[in-house]
Amino acid sequence: MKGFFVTFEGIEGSGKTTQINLFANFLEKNNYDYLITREPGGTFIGDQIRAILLNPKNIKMDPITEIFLYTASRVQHLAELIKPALAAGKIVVCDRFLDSTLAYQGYGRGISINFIEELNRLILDGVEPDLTFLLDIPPEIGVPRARMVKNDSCSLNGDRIERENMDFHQRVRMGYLRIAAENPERIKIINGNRPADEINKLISAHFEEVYAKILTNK
Ligand code: Z5A
Repeated sequence: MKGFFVTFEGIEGSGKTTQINLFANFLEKNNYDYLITREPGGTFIGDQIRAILLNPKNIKMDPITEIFLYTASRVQHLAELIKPALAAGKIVVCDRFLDSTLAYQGYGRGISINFIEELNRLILDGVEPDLTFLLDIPPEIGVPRARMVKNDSCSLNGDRIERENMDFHQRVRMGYLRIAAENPERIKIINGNRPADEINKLISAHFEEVYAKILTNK
């Protein structure tokens, strides 16, 4: 049996990490066989690429360098973790995937959407999320939330992308909403500005509904 691929997307501070942890509790309680992972990173090589990408000192990074680094991390992630886990029938839950590249590098930085789609078509080998939760929240709420957490844990006042201005985060949010409008079957938009436990209930219920349909169609 092929596994099931679930991704969580949204601007920074939208609550992805919080929701993935709650969703993992739900999967655990209900005896699902699952794997939690994230991008960039997820592998030993990917985590080294992640450190380069998020280092606020890498201020000179060209957008093309950036997109190839995110893509390199994804190639490694697919080969080492995602494809084997799906082949083993697991539910793979990933914090960010291709929609992040479209939203950040495409709508945020202005790199051609066609180029990003073509580049990813070459590396994905047909792997696509079966279900995506987009936690939608205005940047004026999400970005300060994320900065509070990062400021607690490091002294650099946010990572390289968090330091972008509000217009950038607004473009990313609008990009996400556009991607969701183009993929209504796959992407479930959830208002991220609600209590975390309410969001978790919506996510678990929607997952069960979609997963049950997939199982009956197999
Ligand atoms: N990126 C890219 O540009 N291109 C790509 O292709 C890919 C990624 C794959 C990864 O950063 C960066 O890489 C990211 C996009 C870019 N940009 N940045 N920066 P990351 O992995 O370090 O961080 P992140 O993915 O942006 O997540 P985050 O900032 O850690 O936020 P989050 O996971 O969405 O939120 P959280 O940690 O669950 O919550 C943040 C705070 O809000 C925390 O204090 C929570 O307790 C609080 N919270 C959470 N939910 C709620 C609710 N419902 N109400 C109130 N407060 C809440």
